[in-house]
Amino acid sequence: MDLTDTCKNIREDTVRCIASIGVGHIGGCLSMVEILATLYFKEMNIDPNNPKMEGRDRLIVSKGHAGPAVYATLANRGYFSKDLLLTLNQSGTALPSHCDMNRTVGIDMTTGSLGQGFSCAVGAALGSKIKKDGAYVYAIIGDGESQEGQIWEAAMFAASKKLNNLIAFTDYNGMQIDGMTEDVNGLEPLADKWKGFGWNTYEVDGHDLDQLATAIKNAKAQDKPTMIIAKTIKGKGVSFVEEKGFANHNMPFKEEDLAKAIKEIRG
Ligand SMILES: Cc1ncc(C[n+]2csc(CCOP(=O)(O)OP(=O)(O)O)c2C)c(N)n1
Ligand SMILES: [Mg+2]
Repeated sequence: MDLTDTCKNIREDTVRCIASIGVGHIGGCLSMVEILATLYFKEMNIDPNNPKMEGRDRLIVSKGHAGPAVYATLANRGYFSKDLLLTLNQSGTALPSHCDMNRTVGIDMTTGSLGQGFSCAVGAALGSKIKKDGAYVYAIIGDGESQEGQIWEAAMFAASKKLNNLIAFTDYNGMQIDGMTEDVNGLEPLADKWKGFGWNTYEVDGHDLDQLATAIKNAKAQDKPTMIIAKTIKGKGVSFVEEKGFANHNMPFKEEDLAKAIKEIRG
């Protein structure tokens, strides 16, 4: 299947998942769909029939509040039935709102406390180097999350250990929970900061599948970790979510919004 169609499927299943409970982190889910599709359907050495396969590549979604988009991707990739998506965050569910490695098949790290997942990714990349299993570790952090001090501590360590098997993405949608990132605590010049911390850096359109693939290909030829700064749109693909601006961080999304959203996603 064409990766563009896969993105449509992931978007549709993400909004279905969130609509099933009526509220959720829809903005930051929809902004990283192309990154997820590229990783799970093109790049990662994984096996949905053997989720704990030794030496597999890993993705750690450090912005763990975007669980629904990850679940929609895993369901489309064959890790579990799409029916499960409609149990989001309900009592006893395998799909809590935030990523949980103890509850969901295919999730490799529990995340949600911003900053921590990225440190775990650095640790996983170091572990892979020690084991010499040839795996790549991918991570996605939010731009708001980049304000966490822990991110920079982990960044410094990853560069000092030359973890060139670590390829990270900043989902740079310009918004965080209660404002524009530049207004709350500006990140610019972000690429220079990562370079200063010893990382290889690319800046791409985070909704352009070709640019994402090229950046990953180039990252694999480096002798240091790579940060791919992906410019994205929070709520991408659903106009009435995009238009809410940062208020789309965690917003009500009801069954009656669903048909309208799916029509746009499919259109
Ligand atoms: C340590 C910590 N502080 C606060 C929060 C609450 N919180 C959840 S998401 C969020 C905003 C994150 O913004 P960003 O990283 O830009 O995410 P995105 O825009 O991709 O949704 C905050 C403050 C948290 N989960 N963890
Ligand atoms: Mg953001």
